[in-house]
Amino acid sequence: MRIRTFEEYQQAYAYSVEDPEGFWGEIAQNFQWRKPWTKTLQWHFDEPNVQWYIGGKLNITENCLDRHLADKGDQPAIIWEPNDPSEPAVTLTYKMLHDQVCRFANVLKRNGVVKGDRVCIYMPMVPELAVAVLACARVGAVHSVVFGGFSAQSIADRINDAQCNVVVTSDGAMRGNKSIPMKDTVDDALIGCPSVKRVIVLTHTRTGVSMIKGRDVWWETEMKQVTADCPAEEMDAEDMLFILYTSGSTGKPKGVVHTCGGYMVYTAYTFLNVFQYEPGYVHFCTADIGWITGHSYIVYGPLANGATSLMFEGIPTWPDAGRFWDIVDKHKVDILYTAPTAIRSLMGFGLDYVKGHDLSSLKVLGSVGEPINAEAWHWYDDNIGKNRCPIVDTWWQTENGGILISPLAGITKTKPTYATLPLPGVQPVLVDENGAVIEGNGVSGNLCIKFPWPSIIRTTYGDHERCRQTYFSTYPGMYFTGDGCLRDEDGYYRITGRVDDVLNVSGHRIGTAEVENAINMHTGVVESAVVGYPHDIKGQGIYAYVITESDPAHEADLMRRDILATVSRIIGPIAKPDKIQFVNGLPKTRSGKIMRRILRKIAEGDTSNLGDTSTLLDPGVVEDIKAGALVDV
Ligand code: 6R9
Repeated sequence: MRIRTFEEYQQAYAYSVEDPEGFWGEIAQNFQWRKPWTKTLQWHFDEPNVQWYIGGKLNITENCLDRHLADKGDQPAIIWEPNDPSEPAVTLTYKMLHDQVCRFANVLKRNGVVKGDRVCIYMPMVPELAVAVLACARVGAVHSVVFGGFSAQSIADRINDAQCNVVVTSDGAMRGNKSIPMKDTVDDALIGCPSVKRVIVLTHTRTGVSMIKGRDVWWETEMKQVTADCPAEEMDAEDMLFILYTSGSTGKPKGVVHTCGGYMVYTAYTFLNVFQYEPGYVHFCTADIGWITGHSYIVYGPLANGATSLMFEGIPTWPDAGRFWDIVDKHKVDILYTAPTAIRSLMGFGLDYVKGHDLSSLKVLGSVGEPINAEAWHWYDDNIGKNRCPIVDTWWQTENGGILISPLAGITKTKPTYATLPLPGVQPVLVDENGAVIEGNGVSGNLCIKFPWPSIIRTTYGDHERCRQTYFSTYPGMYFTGDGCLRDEDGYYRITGRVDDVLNVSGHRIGTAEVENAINMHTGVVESAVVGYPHDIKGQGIYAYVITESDPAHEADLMRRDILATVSRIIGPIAKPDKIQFVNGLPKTRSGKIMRRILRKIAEGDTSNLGDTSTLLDPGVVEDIKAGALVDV
């Protein structure tokens, strides 16, 4: 599986394109299968229908846990760093994690969960979150992890879409000095979720919570009722492993579906090669398991390799902006995988917080979630990696399951702001607006992938047509990423950001339509339009133009706060607009389409050249909006 030189990368890449089935068939031999597959790949992007390792039987937890017990049983699988640095860290060896997962799998069974059921997990970043995820996989239940920053309404939408029958949560969560109710939020969500028959509640913050008789049970009490004997369920390679909801340019978030075999092979392969993991290394991915990065590079990818994965409960700025460096020092972290937004935020606090921490254990730095600007790249390289750690700028998406374009640490020559080259098995193409493939180097266009890799999205839960429409219909025969991209003279790829109406705020994907819908639910709001604008720390900020029924003039501030509260309630605090401008009208074409291009320019503070406004129904509104624009000076 392991690539060690650039020549080996080139050979692997060439092989993967010439003979994808041969290539991925060989890679998959490195795993434990209950029954071998009969055909490696069958695919059709039109439907779409992609199947890998057809007929193969396995359980991903046997690959992540059982098979390491003999020689790595006493090695740490998960190191957990709590929110409060004065509390002790927890280490779970492979044996301990296996024991916990088997026990919790039995708890799930005791509570009626059977293969194929959907289980919603809404938990803080504690080891039990990883345990719950793996326990689902062990019994063949489909996990749907919902990020802790989402509102009750968002949880309810996700539970209902997937018809989950069990929810796993905790009493509360601690993030920095904030205590966050989790069970309360779940209780609110469940008012509208008749499918849920059982809630399993972990005691973590010891805050008081309501426990409904016949529905709610305690994690700890349940764990006492079971043994650690739980044979893994035999799964088909194409059985569903999990659903993860993500935002698109239209409608409600969709449930991206990943399956057992291909996802396992791809996350394990990319983890090993991108980060060049060596036995004994401590891998610290700062993402939350509520996002795809946490699924693939805290849980499945590392554990499938028998690696040590560090999980951090807290935030980078508490108790102070040196927390990441404190953790690196304390746990002798070898690989740090974080997001540009975190780097930019820590950059702002200055180098005093970096000094005094021994960062000499670091070998590889990673970046994910959004384009990394040159300044942040160099700050990371100079001050954290001390110019001796390769930076892997990894580009990929929830729908991809694993990293698609990235340097291999220490092997691929890096270039600031470039994700560099596609991994073996990944065939990117740039296309123009008309769908024509753009050949050659020194070009830019929309990024598509023309051949399936093992962990490509299989469907959007409960709505296959939506999957086809969203990803496979814009450019027939290709998977469309929604990202713009340039390929430079060296053939290196640089992702320039979304070309659709999806925002990337602090590395979180948020659909403009989703935010607009939430704002429009606020009383007194007639219509709204949401666009992104460049934000120093978040990458993109959310700018909302709002038309209200009556002039909000003297109550504008209160109205703003109320709108924020509404968005928080409907989606979650992560979707709160940074700026709200009240307007009398929106720039619309004669056919009623909002011209976002103009609104984006105004939000960016670039009003000198708004382009052609002659097709507008009422060009006058643009002047009004410009006059009231909330631009930083
Ligand atoms: C893994 C993850 C996906 C979107 C993607 C793109 C942006 C992710 C990036 C990057 C530039 C990188 N993105 N990694 N842009 N360089 N290294 O983040 O998944 O939450 O689904 O977001 O994030 O725009 O389309 P997800």
